[in-house]
Order: sequence, then C-alpha cells, then structure tokens
Amino acid sequence: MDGRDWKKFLLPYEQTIEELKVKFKTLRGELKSREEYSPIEFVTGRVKKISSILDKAKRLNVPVDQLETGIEDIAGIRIMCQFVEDIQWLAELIHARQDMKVVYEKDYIENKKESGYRSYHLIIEYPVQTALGMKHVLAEIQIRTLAMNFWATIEHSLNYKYKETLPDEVRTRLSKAAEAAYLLDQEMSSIRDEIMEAQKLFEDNSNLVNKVLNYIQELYFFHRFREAAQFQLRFNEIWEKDDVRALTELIQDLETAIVRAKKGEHA
Ligand code: 0O2
Ligand code: 0O2
Repeated sequence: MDGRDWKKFLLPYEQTIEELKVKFKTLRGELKSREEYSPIEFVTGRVKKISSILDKAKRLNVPVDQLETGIEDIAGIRIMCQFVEDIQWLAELIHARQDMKVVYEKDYIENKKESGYRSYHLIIEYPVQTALGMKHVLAEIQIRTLAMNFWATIEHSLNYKYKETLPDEVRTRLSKAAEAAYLLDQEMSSIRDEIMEAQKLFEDNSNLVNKVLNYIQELYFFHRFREAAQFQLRFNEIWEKDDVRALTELIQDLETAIVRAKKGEHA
C-alpha cells in the first residue's frame, strides 16, 4: 500500500456526508411545512471503508493516485422515499440546486440490474470548503423507495456474507422477492392515486358548494328574495342527495339568474 495519509484523504468526504445529510434533512423539514408532504422519508450517509475503496479500485483498474476521480461513491448518501413517483420529483429538486452539480445519472429503476436491484443513482460534484481552500469532490446519491431499500439491504448483507457462494436457489428467490417489492411499490402508488383522486373530488365538490352559496347571497344583494329562497331550497335537496350533476346545473341556473338580476329583468 502507498504511504497515503488515509485520515486526511477521507476528511473532505466525511465533511461532504455531514453537510449533505443536514441539507437533505432540512429539505425534508422545509417541504413538510410548505407542502405538507415531503418526497424524502429519511436520509442516511456513509464514507466508504478503506478496504472497500481499495477492492473497488482493483476491480475497476483505478490507479491508487486517481481514486478521487476513479471511485465515485467514496461519499455516499441514500435517500428513502415512500412512493416511486417521489424519486423523479426528488431528482428534479437535486438538479435545480445550486450547491451541487449533477455529473450523470444511472436509472436502475427503468433498467433494473440482473440481481433485481432497483434504485436511482445521481453522481454529483460537491464543493466543500476545507481549511486548505475549496475542494470539489464526487459523491453518489442513491434514491429509492422503502420497498427497494428493504430488498437491497437484505440482498446486500446476504451477498456480503456468502459472496460468490450464494446458492443459485437463493439467488432465484431473491429475484422473486425483488419482483414482490416492485409489485408492492405499484400497489402503494395506486392506493395513493385513489386517495388523491378522492381528495380532489372532495375539493371540487366543496368549491361547487361555495360557488352556490356565494351566488345565492348575490341574489339577495339584488333583492331577488323569492328567487334566492327557491334556489336555497333546491340546493338543500341536492345537498341531501349528494348529486354533483344537479349541483352543476344549479350553478348554471344561478348564473343565468344573476345576469338577469344585473340587467333588472325578471324570469
Ligand atoms: P431521526 O429523526 O432521529 O430519525 P449521525 O448520527 O447524524 O452521524 P445518522 O444520520 O443518525 O448519523 O445515522 P445514519 O445511520 O446515517 O442514518 C440513520 C438515520 O436514518 C436515522 O435518522 C434513523 O432514524 C433513520 N432511519 C434508519 N432506518 C430507518 C427506517 O427504516 N425508517 C425511518 N423513518 N428512518 C430510518 P436520524 O438522523 O437519527 O434522525
Ligand atoms: P456499498 O457502500 O457497500 O453499498 P459496480 O457496479 O460496483 O461495479 P458502480 O458503477 O459504482 O460499480 O456501480 P453502481 O451499481 O452504479 O453503484 C454501486 C452501488 O449501488 C453499490 O455500492 C450498492 O450500494 C448499490 N448496488 C448496485 N447493485 C446492487 C445490487 O445488486 N444489490 C445491492 N444490494 N446494491 C447494489 P457498493 O460498491 O456495493 O458499496
């Protein structure tokens, strides 16, 4: 091994991890308070172990004096999301940031790995202010759902433990488990879509009701008391039946009545 001072070599990577963890945790909090939902569920980070850096350098034929450019995940951040849809949203948020630059991306969700591994990877260039000046380091951000993370964590520990000796039968079962994780993500997304659809319907309906009540008030303003009272009765009946189509018709009739009232005409 060369006489490299590993402690000093890893310092900017450790700083990068600390800063990025704070930044993404802050982003999570900010989005939660601004939009009541954050695509970030939780964030973890690590600096690669020296032995793993050397193993990878050997495997990829990276000379030891070119580790900074040759190994892109010495600093690694992992961001977990609830839903698959959150991943692209988060990737776009990262692209738009001015404090890091996306160098390239690897989409293992569209193109899952042979093992069954799915995740979205972004290789970024991150500027760290060190005591010796500004240093630009490469870091890898892995974005994945909770289901993808569940699978990858277990698969990684099994592969780590058994290395090449992982029996074919286990490999096949892991691949099937990856498929199950994929289906779980799909199911969760469709449940979310249904909930959002229901919420939208509820909002649409409450907007229509607001409109009706405002129009009725407007008729009172034009002293069309009898007409306003009739519309109110009609609304009460529709409200009982929860009939959206009748509500829309009622709005059209109210609009006609208001136009007439403004012109001073009568029905
Ligand atoms: P919280 O709000 O307490 O969960 P540090 O001690 O800051 O150097 P950190 O971030 O604590 O490092 O350690 P690590 O291991 O990198 O990240 C672990 C973070 O991920 C912790 O959050 C864990 O609580 C969180 N975490 C791990 N697994 C899960 C999980 O399955 N679900 C959820 N929701 N969170 C998980 P913090 O930073 O302690 O914050
Ligand atoms: P760690 O820190 O132990 O997770 P490589 O595929 O390693 O030749 P490259 O181009 O860096 O080289 O690979 P990739 O696949 O883009 O990203 C590597 C990281 O993605 C891995 O880091 C894993 O964290 C994750 N990963 C990739 N494939 C799999 C897989 O099949 N299963 C699991 N569980 N994770 C995977 P390392 O190097 O393993 O380091």
